[in-house]
Amino acid sequence: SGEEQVNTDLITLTRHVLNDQFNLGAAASGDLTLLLTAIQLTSKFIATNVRKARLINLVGLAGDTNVQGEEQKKLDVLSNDIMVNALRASGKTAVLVSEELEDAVIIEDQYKGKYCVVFDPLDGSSNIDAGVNIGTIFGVYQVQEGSKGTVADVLRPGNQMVAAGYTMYGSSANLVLSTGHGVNGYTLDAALGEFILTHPNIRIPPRGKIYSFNEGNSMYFNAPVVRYLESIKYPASGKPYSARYIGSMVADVHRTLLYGGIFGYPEDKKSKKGKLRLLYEAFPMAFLTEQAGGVATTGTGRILDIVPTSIHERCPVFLGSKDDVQDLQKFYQEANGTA
Ligand code: P6P
Repeated sequence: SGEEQVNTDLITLTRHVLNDQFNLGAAASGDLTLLLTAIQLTSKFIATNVRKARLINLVGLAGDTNVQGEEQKKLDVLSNDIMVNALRASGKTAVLVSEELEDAVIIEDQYKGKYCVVFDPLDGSSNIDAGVNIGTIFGVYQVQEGSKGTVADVLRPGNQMVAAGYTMYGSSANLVLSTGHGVNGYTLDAALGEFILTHPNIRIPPRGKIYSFNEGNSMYFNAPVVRYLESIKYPASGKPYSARYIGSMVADVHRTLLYGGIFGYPEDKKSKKGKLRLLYEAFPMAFLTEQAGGVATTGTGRILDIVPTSIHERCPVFLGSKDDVQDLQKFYQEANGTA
């Protein structure tokens, strides 16, 4: 019949994670599922504010007053408050690190739980006036054995994260998540208020045809990056790669996960350690990339193996299709004589 087939067996994010946790056996206490439910709530709330912002120009600077004359918060400040409050109220967190907060938040005992969440509440928010997709990025550690929850619990390599993900706010809200068993994508059905599984088991193609760098920084690029870009722009054989750069990490990484290719924000003469933040940009995106079968490197080392020394430190990022990123690494190995 011509009726639209109604799917009566919806796989929501919660159900999917519960299955995942259930399949892990008794070890799963349900705490991670409850934490991810809190994160889902924040993404829904931020999504509505991003949508509103485009309507009532909510993106004014903090301190301005909006049409209702209320004290107006910048969207990223608002998103940060939403996340801190919801994560604290979940009772599942011990330490929070936000791109918006100078210091780590240590959750008071009555609300303390066993997870530490590092996040950028609204990455790329400078793009929102242009209607460019922006997003929330998060990574999750368990507190260390015997720890009451201190900043030491988040100054750990990304290879100790138990989950990572992002929510991209565009025509719809897309939440992409890994709890260490592959990567899945969910799309918000606003009518239901549920994230529905739409991209099961995302795998990055082993090689792509797209490179994603801000070539406006070319005059600052180091030799390995210059040589690598030349090799894909003027290939000895075959066709040159296509350039796609949105300037919003969540959007550039989302395309890379789905289509393949390479995304890079290298260290260069202007940004000695690159621009992207290690804890809540590089680690979560590297976690997702590896879980989807790709590679994530600084050029000379695996991003997930870096031991952070401060919560807002930066690091160089190259991530994407295995073959493409390994091609880039060869130029670093040549330069360092380790080829
Ligand atoms: P550039 C956005 O401001 C951001 O933090 C990331 O989302 C994005 O990948 C990068 O900076 C863009 O930086 O220097 O190319 O504008």
